[in-house]
Amino acid sequence: MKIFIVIPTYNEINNISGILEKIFFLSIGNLNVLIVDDNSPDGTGKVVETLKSKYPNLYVLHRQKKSGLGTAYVVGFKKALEHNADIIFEMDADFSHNPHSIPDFLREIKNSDLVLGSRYIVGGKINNWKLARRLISRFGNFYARNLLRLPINDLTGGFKCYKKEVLEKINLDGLSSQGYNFQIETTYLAYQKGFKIKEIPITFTERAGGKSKFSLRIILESFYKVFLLKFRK
Ligand SMILES: Nc1nc2c(ncn2[C@@H]2O[C@H](COP(=O)(O)OP(=O)(O)OP(=O)(O)O)[C@@H](O)[C@H]2O)c(=O)[nH]1
Ligand SMILES: [Mg+2]
Repeated sequence: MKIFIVIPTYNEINNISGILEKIFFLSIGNLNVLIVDDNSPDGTGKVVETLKSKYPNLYVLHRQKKSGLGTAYVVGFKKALEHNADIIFEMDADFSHNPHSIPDFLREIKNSDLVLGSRYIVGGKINNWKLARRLISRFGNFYARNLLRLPINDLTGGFKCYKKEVLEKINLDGLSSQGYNFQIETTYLAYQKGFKIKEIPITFTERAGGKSKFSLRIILESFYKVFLLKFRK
């Protein structure tokens, strides 16, 4: 079973070496990491290039400019499929997603098609988030869950594990989201296609190093894109 973990990066120089070390330290057989870097001004992409000699299973795609998390995942997924990956992960570079959870996902994906790391089921947790960020996340999930009628507690998380069949079926070129709404859209499409989705509890920790790219624009994109998803037939 070939596993690919796709990690988009933009200015993650303080995190990238550490996160790769933790992932490869797990010593999971045939585990590969693909970084999609948008020409980070801090040199993240160059650091990854130098780490390739240390980690033979490390791959990197360089894009010219910052073009959003959603489109970074789309090119990353396509590349992973070209490499004949069976299992594909989404994960952040900023330590919000703990590599220790990776084996939990791998256990669950045996019996499902898409496994979601969830902060909003029993056992799930969020560390160090301000009240405002918690409320936005809760409300966003409530809004999307009810409008799209999805029986899923955490639709906006970015720690996810797909069987390749899901990514082959959901038409990656037809996705409408550039930014973070990508998370909702991919899960919604997988659900519509009848794939089996399973949530597992994760502990999400606010980034300690580097800068957040979360913004009002991202929130607004999500509100109207969920609305469009609902009424696009
Ligand atoms: N290639 C690429 N990566 C991105 C882009 N925007 C965000 N990322 C990466 O996607 C991951 C998630 O982005 P974050 O900035 O941590 O967003 P977030 O987790 O919603 O926000 P925080 O609460 O600030 O952590 C990180 O690894 C980022 O470096 C982008 O436009 N292009
Ligand atoms: Mg983050």
